[in-house]
Amino acid sequence: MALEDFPRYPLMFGPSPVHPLPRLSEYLGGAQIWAKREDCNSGLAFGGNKTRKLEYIVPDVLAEGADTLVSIGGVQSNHTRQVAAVAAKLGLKAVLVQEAWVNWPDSVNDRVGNIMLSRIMGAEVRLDPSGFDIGFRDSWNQALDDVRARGGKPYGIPAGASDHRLGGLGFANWAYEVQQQERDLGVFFDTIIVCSVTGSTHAGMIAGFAGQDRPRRVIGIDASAKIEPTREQVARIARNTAELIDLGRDLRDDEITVLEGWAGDLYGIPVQSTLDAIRLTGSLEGMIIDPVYEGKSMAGLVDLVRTGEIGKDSTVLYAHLGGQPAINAYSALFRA
Ligand code: 5PA
Repeated sequence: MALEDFPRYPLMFGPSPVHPLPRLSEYLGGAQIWAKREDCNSGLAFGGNKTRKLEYIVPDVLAEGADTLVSIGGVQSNHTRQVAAVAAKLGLKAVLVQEAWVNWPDSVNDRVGNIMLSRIMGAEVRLDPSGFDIGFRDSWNQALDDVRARGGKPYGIPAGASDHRLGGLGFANWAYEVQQQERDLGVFFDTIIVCSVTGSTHAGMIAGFAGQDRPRRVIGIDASAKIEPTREQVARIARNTAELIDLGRDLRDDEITVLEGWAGDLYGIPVQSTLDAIRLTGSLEGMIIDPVYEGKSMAGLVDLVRTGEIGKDSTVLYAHLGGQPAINAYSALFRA
């Protein structure tokens, strides 16, 4: 089945905006840097990359007649906040398992930002002490069982809406959206930079761009600090998605690139390069990025341009995947 034949439930304003970052480009003195803004793709609770993925999952939820979305993430998960928003929009309930993925000592970590927004939107939020893992968890199965025991009909959405048959479609479509925007703007992005954790954002892009005639680099920057599981998950979801949308050929290994080096030692804990990247884009462009994901992928972009790995003649598209609400839990890092 071709991508356009999959049902899609509109949750976004339309194509997400694409615009140049001229002061950042000038500062780096090399490539021309642009951004595509998933952080303002929707009016649903600050949007983000999961909103786009959920456009392809919602038709399945509705077809199954489910009444409760069940999902999982860290305490400051952007994904679960977007699931809560979509549940509210559709008139469904949401049960969210919020695990202790990040050992972050801020006293308001479990009260502000994403988790607060999910509570405001009426989700049942369950705090769970388990640590970081992008796989399937007992707590998630327990939440599904609890909904059934109450007489409800749950629909499980895995971490990051990634390890789901339809999880890669949202960003396969993003790749076609980029192609159309390039035609409209008269540019070609030879390099895409994207943050990778549960993998279907990057994987979907790979599958979508692989069906286009002009080759380009799609560089994933690991923010999980667990490079092997990230690489495996991106490769698996990219290949499954390519098959699902009838790409008609196998993806080559050289089409799947996840780089490490900017995550620090732990998921969710920013390092100096993350904080530098946040202040850099904030002060040069008024563009806000977060300490868990986009701060790390932006640090990667900065280094790749500075070292010449991304050449001076390159035109780069930075995928801004959202995530700003979490910044409220990191206020101690920005007191001056
Ligand atoms: C997330 C994910 P993938 O998980 O699709 O690789 O996307 C990484 C990513 N940027 C990049 C932002 C702002 C993100 O929120 N967030 C997760 C969450 O629970 O919020 C799935 C981990």
